Amino acid sequence: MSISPEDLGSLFRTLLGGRRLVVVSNREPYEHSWSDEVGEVEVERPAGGLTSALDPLMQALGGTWVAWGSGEADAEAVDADHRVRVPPEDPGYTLRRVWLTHHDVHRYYLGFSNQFLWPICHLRPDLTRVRSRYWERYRRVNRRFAEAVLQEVSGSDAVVWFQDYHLALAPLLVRARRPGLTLAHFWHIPFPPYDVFRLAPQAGFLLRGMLANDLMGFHLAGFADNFLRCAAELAGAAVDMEARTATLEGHTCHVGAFPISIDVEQFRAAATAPDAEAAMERLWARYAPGGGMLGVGVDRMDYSKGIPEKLKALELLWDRYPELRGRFTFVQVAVPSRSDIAAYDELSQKVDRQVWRINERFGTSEWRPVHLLKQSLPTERLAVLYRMANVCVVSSLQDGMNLVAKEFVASQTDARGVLVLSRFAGAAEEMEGAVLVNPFDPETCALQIRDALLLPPDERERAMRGMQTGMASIYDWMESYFAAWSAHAGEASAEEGKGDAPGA
Ligand code: ADQ
Repeated sequence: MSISPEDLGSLFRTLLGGRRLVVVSNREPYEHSWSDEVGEVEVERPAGGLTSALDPLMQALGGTWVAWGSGEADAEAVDADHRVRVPPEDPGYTLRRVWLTHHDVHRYYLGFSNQFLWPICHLRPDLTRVRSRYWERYRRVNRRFAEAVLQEVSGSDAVVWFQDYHLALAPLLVRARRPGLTLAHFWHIPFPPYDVFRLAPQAGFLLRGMLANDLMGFHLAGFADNFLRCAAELAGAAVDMEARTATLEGHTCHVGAFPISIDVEQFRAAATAPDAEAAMERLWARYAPGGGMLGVGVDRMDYSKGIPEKLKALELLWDRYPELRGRFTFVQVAVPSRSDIAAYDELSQKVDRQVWRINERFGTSEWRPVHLLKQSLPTERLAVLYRMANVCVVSSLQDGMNLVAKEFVASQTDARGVLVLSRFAGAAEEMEGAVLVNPFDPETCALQIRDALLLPPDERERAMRGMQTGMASIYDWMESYFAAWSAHAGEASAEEGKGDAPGA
């Protein structure tokens, strides 16, 4: 039985002895914008699994969330200290906004974060752009986030939880000024092996920033081990691989594997909502009017997700197994992402060309093999699509976890579908019952998709129910994180007593 956000709130209070929680992330949970009609300020909740899952926890706890104020009317909504209480209808916690200029966004976010750290962590050093101005701005913006955190914590009464690769340096900047704070960080993307990470000109600085945390979390044990090896070789930390600790300048960072999940109940409820059946009928009529079987893919348009590789496998599927033409239709939802970066723009065009070619080659006046939807869909629509699909194909070339795999399983309330999952997605380590594929091998992939479509119903149901039973929720993930965190919180205070925190 999974823990609820409310119980999680009480657990947090018990484990962390009344300290305040400060979450720090690049993206904010609420964005203010101008309404078109009357020029009033409106509030939107940017889509995103983590922000929507942390929001109820923050409401239960009432802490502070520090994030980039990215909404066009964000500045209008805050007080003189850049703070606004959220959610607007029933304020439960404080959102502290950090302001980024156009150059900051270009160099820190699109530059260093997404054209250096993202590709290097996804084993694509060939796609990195090394620019001193990107690094310079990344440092500057991390300092700004750290300053905001320091203003929000008083004394050492808070635990600070950094999210992701945009903020690798901020923990050290905070630790240097307030050694007694408990600092934790979760890295949502893979951490690459030593041979790849050492290509980063600033590897040592990045590692020192991350090692200032008391707890550094990754999705998989393999990523944690990669990080520890890099900490030893590139930052000179004393590493204990068995205990998973790295000590640098007297401060010990605990490193752990915490596989993230989704709000399972939210997807299950959306898939079985009263209007779900009618929605499924409408979607069948739109995408597969002749009936047959439906496949689905849901990805950000990102080169790490292997969308061209998936389309190649599908092309081979219809080529080699003509009996599936007209009988198996694929819906690929690909939400545009980071389109200001050339590699993403090129990818999007490549995907367009592939879809066009497949549809030209196999399509008929009655049947279109691939429907490409380049848009964001609300959870309700996604859940219905997942529920009705006979197969969901996740073809990541590298992926920290992949939440789509879990969303599909949670939404498969009739247990009729099969999950075809890349071996190189973190989720593959947990999802026993998925058909594991290698997206670099399109011929075998095509064969495996065909076999998945032909699996007898009882085998499909057994595999799907097995995965559903074993699947934790995002609240379980937070619980395990907090438990590890509280175990190390005491050590941080003891260190502070000794006055041996690392320097900035
Ligand atoms: P992402 O790289 O964004 O996350 P993923 O885990 O697949 O990858 O999550 C994508 C999310 O976006 C899912 O919740 C999905 O439903 C949603 N999404 C995708 N396309 C959509 C669309 N068209 N409309 C609406 N929603 C859409 C990073 C890491 C992952 C890790 C997560 C969480 O790269 O490996 O699993 O963080 O830690």
